[in-house]
Amino acid sequence: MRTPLAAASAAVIATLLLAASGPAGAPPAVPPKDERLAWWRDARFGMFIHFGLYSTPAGTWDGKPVGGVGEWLLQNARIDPIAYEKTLLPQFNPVKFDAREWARIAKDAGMGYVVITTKHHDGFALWDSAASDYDVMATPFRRDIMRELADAVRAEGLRMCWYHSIMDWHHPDYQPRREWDARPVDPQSFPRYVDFMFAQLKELLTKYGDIGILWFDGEWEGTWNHDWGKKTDDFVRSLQPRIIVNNRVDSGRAGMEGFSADEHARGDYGTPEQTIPPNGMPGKDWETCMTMNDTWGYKASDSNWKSARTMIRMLCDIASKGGNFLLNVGPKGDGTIPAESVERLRRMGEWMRVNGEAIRGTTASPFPKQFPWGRVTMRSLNGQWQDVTRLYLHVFDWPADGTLRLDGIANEAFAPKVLGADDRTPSVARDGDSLVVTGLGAAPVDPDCTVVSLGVHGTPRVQAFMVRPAADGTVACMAADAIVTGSIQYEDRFANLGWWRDMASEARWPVRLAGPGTFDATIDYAASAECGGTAEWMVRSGGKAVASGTAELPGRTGWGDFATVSLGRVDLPAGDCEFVVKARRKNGDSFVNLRSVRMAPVK
Ligand code: FHN
Repeated sequence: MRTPLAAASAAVIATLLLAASGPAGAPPAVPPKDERLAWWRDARFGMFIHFGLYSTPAGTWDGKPVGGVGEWLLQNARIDPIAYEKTLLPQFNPVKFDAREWARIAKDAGMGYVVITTKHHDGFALWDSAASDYDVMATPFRRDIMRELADAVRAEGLRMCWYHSIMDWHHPDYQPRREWDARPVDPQSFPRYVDFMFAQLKELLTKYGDIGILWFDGEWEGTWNHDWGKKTDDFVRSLQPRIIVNNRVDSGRAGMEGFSADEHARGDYGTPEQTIPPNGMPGKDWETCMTMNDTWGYKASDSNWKSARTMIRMLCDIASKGGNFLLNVGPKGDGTIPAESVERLRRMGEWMRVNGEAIRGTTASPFPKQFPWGRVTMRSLNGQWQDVTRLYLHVFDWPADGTLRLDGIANEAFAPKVLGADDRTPSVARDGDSLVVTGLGAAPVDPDCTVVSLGVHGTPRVQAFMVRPAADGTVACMAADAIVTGSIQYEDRFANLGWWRDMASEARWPVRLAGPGTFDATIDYAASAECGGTAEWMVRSGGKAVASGTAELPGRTGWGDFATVSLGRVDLPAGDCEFVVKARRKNGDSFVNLRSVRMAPVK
């Protein structure tokens, strides 16, 4: 516990790197990514913990409420960093902190790892740091929270992981400074700050045992760049070669969507924040981090809690897309986890105790799109007693007739069962290119999500996604299912196709009908007042347009102001065709936000 290092220069980095390297200066070999990430991919579900000085004021300053997330108090209340330190250090005394309780809550929820803020943007160190006086040992609490939590988490069989902020509003050498920070600035100070950060990272990676993940954050300010990112990534891996490092160690993350545009960017996985990639990110590792209400650090006034059902379904959705779910708790200043969080995690744990095999160790759905009734994950049993895959059907909307269809799969299936209901005896049969599971029972086992597991021989052989008529004959072309060209992008804000800027762009849906049909088509769209235009639709079959039409889509009051207007009558042929929408004319620089095209059969 000392005053912040008045460290020398980037040369210190080389020394730290060398000191951490193996014999003859060569850094220890970093194992292959698949080997390092195996436990993390298997775990699928982790606990994020935002805990620090900000937890005590809980979203207030000088007795007044402060807007924004709890852990951004210094920034949002424009507090002088030294005043923040002098005020909050003496107040930090989480006397009810019980690391074993936190670890037990995570374990009982079905989580496999815990990521805690060793240092957030305010620069406060939650461990006994030799590199700084601004640490937990300078508070009345005087206990090494990282030590206690690491021991407790490991005792529960979970992996301990560190969050660490690159951005540091308190350290005199970090730049850019907060604009209200009146302390003198040395323009050459940033390398010294990096040396300080390296010294603290070295403490965290050499004194607390094996760390599963280094979860960097705060990499978005201009002083951080790819060179610093590479140096930091190399340094961390030189200390713990098996560690996983997220993509926020480097610069260039594309905002809250969480993926790095540059293929050379460092980091083992992408970090979508408060969002779930609508179609996953095939071929990439990623983890959605999410708050249970709207704040990461505790904020007494934030009661906007997500339901347990919402978060169970998020877990299923994320797993079905091949991602991990890092779900946050923000402990209070007294060291307890809010009751609302504990209650929800308890419910998630109940669900995981029955259905955990459908999450842990599974991989993304083999189907190109999700089904209307829920999500799919799978577990390959190849290489064991026979070449078999188990599919897990996560049913959100239970079919009253106890029947589920899996369209577009060629494999033969066997041994369907309803998890948590061994007394039910469903069966499975083939119907054309679909598998049909019947006898599932009229009611779900768990209304939040009931899982049906199904064995298939071999690796799933699925067909390309096709829009098929729903039970009532309606053909629904949804934004998330569209194949798009040109500038069009899917936006999960309104579950719409947006950025429809160039006239060459088109959205198309492959459609499969058992027989020909005539439909009344409508389009659900939004547009700002100066945009909109004329839509052109086509039905393509065998590469030729066999039907077409236009419809006026006048501007509306904004990109979230949706309306449903007629596209007219559409004849669709039997078999496979494509339904296509283009802009024939646009009034402004963008055309429309398109949410769906629905075709209702003409009786
Ligand atoms: O600014 C932080 C925020 O406080 C929180 O820690 C989240 C968690 O991922 N990360 C940053 C915002 O992207």
